[in-house]
Amino acid sequence: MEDAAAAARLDTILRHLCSRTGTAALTTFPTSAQIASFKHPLEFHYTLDNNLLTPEQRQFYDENGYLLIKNLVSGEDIERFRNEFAKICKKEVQVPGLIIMRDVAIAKSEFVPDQKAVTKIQDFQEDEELFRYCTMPQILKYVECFTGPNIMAMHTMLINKPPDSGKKSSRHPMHQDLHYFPFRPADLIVCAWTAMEPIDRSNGCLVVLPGTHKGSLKPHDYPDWEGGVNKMYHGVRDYNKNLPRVHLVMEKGDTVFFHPLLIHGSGMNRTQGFRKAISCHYASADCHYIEVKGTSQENIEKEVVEIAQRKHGVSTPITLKDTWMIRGRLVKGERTNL
Ligand SMILES: O=C(O)CCC(=O)C(=O)O
Repeated sequence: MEDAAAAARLDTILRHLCSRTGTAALTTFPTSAQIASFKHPLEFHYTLDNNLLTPEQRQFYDENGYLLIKNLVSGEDIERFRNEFAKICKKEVQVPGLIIMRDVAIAKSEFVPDQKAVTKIQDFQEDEELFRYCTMPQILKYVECFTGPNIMAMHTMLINKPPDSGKKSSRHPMHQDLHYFPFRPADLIVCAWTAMEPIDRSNGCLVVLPGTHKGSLKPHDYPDWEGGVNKMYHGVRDYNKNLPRVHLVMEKGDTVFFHPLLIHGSGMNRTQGFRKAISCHYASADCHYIEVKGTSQENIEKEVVEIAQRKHGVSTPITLKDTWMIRGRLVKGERTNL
């Protein structure tokens, strides 16, 4: 009689567990000990198994496509990056392969010396001081949770968002970074973006649409902005404007890691200061290149290839893939593919 009661109780508990986790998660074995193997209900799709991220952090990234880590880069390192940026702008340092971009509103006005005219520098992988950012152990240990152990630094930027000239051109349109990349899979790519000073809505913080990393790559183009748009600032042509937005308010040294399909952008800088951030896109060296001809990325390939040909004075045909193969640098593990 007691045995029957115990069996009934066990049956109730098992049915209760089944209803919470789904039947597939629970297996019973008809042995005398009635072993139940219970699978953890959380399965993560966007991070790899690791000892660093908590289940809550992994779940947050799965759901939202970004993860903010406070105080990851020291004030001292940020000061060194600032000094190097100032030297580059003053042309005291020449960096091979570096692209210096100017704000449309400033570029068209009279000559402005030093960093006041520079809105962004790209591809600083040949600058030892700035490239230190991409190799920092405290950043790479997080990157590895997304990419695995073979890590390439593919794209580097120091963004110097200028005070808006009144034309709203300091905004960065909402976009997905994958639009620029001819390598896949997207889930093995991650951006690290570090605030070089306190950043909030007043000086144009990052704006993200949580969860959009679960969607697909959308067609991008220059937005039709009256005050002009900066070179290569493509925006998503069409997205749901009613999706909730999150403004990432960050302190100096805080770092956000985000997925390349996450729709994001940044607002106008309404202050008189230059809002600075340093960033690197990492990819697993095990990723592979794709052909973008015939896809929505054809427009960016054309633009990037034209710039590369002009810069290097070559007329031989090159592809988007070639421009990335030259830029990528191994920062950890083995250069297996990319
Ligand atoms: O720093 C910013 O304002 C936005 C940067 C960005 O999203 C990008 O350059 O892709």
